[in-house]
Amino acid sequence: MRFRTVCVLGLGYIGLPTASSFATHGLRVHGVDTDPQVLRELREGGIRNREAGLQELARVALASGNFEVGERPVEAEAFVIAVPTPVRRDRRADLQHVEAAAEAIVPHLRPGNLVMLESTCPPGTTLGTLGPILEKSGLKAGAEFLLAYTPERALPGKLLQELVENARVIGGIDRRSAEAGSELYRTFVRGEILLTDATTAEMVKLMENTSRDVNIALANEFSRLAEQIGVDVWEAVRLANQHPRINILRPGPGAGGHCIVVDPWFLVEAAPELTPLIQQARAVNDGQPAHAAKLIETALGKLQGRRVAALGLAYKPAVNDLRESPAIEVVRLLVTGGARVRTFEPYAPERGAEGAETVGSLEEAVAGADAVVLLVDHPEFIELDPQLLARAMPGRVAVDLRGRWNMPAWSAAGFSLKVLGLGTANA
Ligand code: SAJ
Repeated sequence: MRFRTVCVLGLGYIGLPTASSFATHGLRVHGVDTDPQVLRELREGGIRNREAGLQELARVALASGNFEVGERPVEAEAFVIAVPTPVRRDRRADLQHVEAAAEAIVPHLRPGNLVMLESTCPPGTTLGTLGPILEKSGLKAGAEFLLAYTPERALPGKLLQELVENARVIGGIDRRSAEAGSELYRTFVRGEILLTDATTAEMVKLMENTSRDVNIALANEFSRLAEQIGVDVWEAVRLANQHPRINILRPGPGAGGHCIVVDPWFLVEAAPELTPLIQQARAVNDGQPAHAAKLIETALGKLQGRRVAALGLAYKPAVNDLRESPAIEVVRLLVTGGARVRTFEPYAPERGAEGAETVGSLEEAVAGADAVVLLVDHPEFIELDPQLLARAMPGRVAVDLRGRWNMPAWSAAGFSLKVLGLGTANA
């Protein structure tokens, strides 16, 4: 193996499992993070509040003696940058962390080193932004050091499995750089490794998440149409998906998380005039919480003074990540409309939403409630027994924003159930 030492900058949701995986596969890894709390937690033997299995992997890596952490990079044969690239208020990419990481590498860069960028970036960042900063070392990109981009594609909730098993795209600024990247990641990646150029690899990542966003927007638009026309969108989607070339996604209260709602903007930034569809999809998904809140208001007659039990705040099922969660936006709109909302998020029971009361159990959430609302389809909420809820709360209004609750069962328990995307004109 050509690489024996690697320095990973950014020990977040991708950097940490990547660094740990290199270490557990025999490389000597120096992990860098600018957040002292992250370093403290790791030095104390683990991290809190992250993806299932990650804590254990990090512990094994640290215990192996191959993984140490610090505030600054050190010399290494390969550098991996995995820092956040949020979107700014003006909806352009904020590359300050990538730039700072590159600057920090400059003094340690030696001839023959490989630098890999993993952060999601607008097309052209590796060549146009990262390369020139690294060249401040006096070394020429391509000729004297190798430079490549590889997008992370692992799904939160299945991160550790997908990190290893997914196909990985590696785009070099030249062929040698891509091949070197392939050699480095082959350490732990079992999926296929596909080589291309750096800008294509950047575009691939953005296309994947934009495609998902546009398809979620389409599903959400179908749900609004179905309500208007008087069709059950869930039934219609199920039937349409029997077609061999159709795979419509699930409608819901909107799209959230730190990827799907951010990445499309990096393509818009590249050419606003060429991206009307992408921009429209963002608008549809961003407008869906308001549509969901309206549905709840209709079910209750009015929001003012009504007591609502809001089930789930995470951005999707079975994760404790609340970033950009549409559920939080729905709660905000309910509170703004005058409702008294109690939230319960079983995957992060201490977390709440502004203006709402945070409770740590389902029983507390529904006690005294006029309505119960399914915001996130966590498995434990899908399975809820309506008879049990009928005994635990005075109200008989239920709203399902995820198409998970069974109408006959809820009706039998005395509830009036309103389901997003369920039009009733034809019923
Ligand atoms: N959602 C729907 N309906 C669906 C599917 C999703 O409303 O049918 C919503 C979810 O509830 C959530 C949002 O979309 O709010 C995003 O969830 P997700 O599971 O689609 O995606 P993420 O953000 O957790 O992870 C995505 C993945 N990208 C793709 O599937 C193309 C993952 O592979 C990426 O690694 C990740 O973004 C990332 O980090 O970029």
